[in-house]
Amino acid sequence: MMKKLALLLLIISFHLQAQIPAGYYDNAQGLSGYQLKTALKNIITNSHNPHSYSDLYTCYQTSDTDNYYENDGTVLDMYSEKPNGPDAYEYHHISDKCGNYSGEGSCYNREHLVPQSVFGSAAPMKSDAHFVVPTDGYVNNRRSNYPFGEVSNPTWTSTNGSKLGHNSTSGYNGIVFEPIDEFKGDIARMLFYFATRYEDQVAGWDHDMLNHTSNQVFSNWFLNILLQWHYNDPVSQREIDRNNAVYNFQGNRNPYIDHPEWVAQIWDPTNATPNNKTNKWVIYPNPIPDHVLHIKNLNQDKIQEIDIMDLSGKKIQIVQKNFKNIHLPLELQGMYILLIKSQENTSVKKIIVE
Ligand SMILES: [Ca+2]
Ligand SMILES: [Ca+2]
Repeated sequence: MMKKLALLLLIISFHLQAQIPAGYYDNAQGLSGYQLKTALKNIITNSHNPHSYSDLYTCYQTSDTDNYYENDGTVLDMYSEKPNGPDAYEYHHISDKCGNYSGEGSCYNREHLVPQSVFGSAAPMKSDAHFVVPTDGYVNNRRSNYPFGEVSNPTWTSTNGSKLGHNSTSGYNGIVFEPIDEFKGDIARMLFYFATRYEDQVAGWDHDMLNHTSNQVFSNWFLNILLQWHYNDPVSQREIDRNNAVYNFQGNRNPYIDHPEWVAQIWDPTNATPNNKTNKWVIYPNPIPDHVLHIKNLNQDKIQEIDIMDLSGKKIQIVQKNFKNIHLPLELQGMYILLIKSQENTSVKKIIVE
């Protein structure tokens, strides 16, 4: 039974991973730095089939449904989802869209992670589902046009812990909005997509997150935050699923979900691994329901060691073995960090054992 289940999960996992169309990224091969970014811009622009603004709500039915937390088919809203407990409220697709709101929980609408005012509400940015997401209308309004950032003394906190207040990292002390840790990498990668897709226009747009260039795109203080969020919150199954759903909707992909290593190759070259040593581990399913850690290795080299650490970085368990794939029984419960070491490199993944 367990073998059958593992095989089934493997097939599902492979199916979910396998939706990058053959050849989609061919024109980016062998490139790095801003040349890589421009090649990606051409790929994701040429394949982008923009839809109307109202069509976003249709897209969200497949791209932003909670199949991961409550797993109840309601709208997955990054500004109200509580990964470790019941949400304060839920939205049903279409029927609960705004409308007027008087506070949190009234209705959901469309949140532009880069505010619409930055690009004058112009197409195709306005209806680009890769960075326009469903959120609670009231929290969307509280976020207003502020940059994202880190807040240590919030002036306001949403029901799921998203915060508003002065930025606490160096280089900027204006008001910012801080999402919860679970979605920081998701949002960072959506913004990396935005910077790439619109690199021809972005230098002319004004916002404290942006620096008026078409190469780096982001202000230094903000880029530092995005890189941290990207590294600390690696690509999740929900982002892979969302990328596939948005691809089915509008024809283009977020390259940084398919190839997270490209973020460092473009924006953080001193921390980058060479292009041919891509890191592709799939942990499935995650959260882990049955106390067995399944890792599928899409790399050529073998995993040599896995360190399981608690959130303070303390090592709980070390597994040393040369293997391609693993099905490891766990005697743990809660959230842990995995260090997966191979000959080529080390990657970091977060797991939740239920
Ligand atoms: Ca939920
Ligand atoms: Ca995440």
